[in-house]
Amino acid sequence: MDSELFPRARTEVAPGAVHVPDWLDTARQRELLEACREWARPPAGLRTVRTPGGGTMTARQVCLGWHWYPYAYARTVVDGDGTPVKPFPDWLGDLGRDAARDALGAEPVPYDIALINFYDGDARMGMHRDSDEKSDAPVVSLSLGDTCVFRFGNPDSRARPYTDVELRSGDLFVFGGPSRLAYHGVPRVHAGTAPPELGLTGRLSITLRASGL
Ligand SMILES: O=C(O)CCC(=O)C(=O)O
Repeated sequence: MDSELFPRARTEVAPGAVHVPDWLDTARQRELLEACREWARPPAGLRTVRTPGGGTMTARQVCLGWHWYPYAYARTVVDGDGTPVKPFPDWLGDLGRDAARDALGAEPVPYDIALINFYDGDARMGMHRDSDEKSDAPVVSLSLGDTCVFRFGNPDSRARPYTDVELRSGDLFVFGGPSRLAYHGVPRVHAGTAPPELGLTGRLSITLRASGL
């Protein structure tokens, strides 16, 4: 991966949706991974999300700041162990603000939610919109570990047109403005592609949002 002739280019995938390769250096990825390992511990740790139709999401999740469950936010893990959601740290808000500014030139955003998704085995995520927030601030997504196919579509339907973007460890993806409510998902994770120096088997995504709550 690092032996490519040309660095991967920053790309505007759709209006207001920008992919910035290699935004996090290895040291920052390690720090984030260590933080994710702490957040994943109980109470209010990594859990399997059950959908109202009786299914389960294959990516497991832990939340900070506000607890997301299908399809609302709460201050406690209402669909799990019932404990208070872990706090959203200031430093993560600073990282989100820097990311939104670098990718979109966005004004400082008061990020107060993190959804951390862990993909192992055959985990994936279906096409969905992030529409349970009251704020229209851009969503910031950071990737660690295995490379995935991130499918970024349109605000109207799960169907085409969409663009498949390869997200690797350290990449940043930000979507706001006309793309804030675009459907997106992760149809595939390429097992065994994480950078060996990170020491992670699988993939983590950290998505930062402003609740407006
Ligand atoms: O894992 C990803 O990159 C996507 C996560 C996502 O779509 C979400 O948390 O809503």
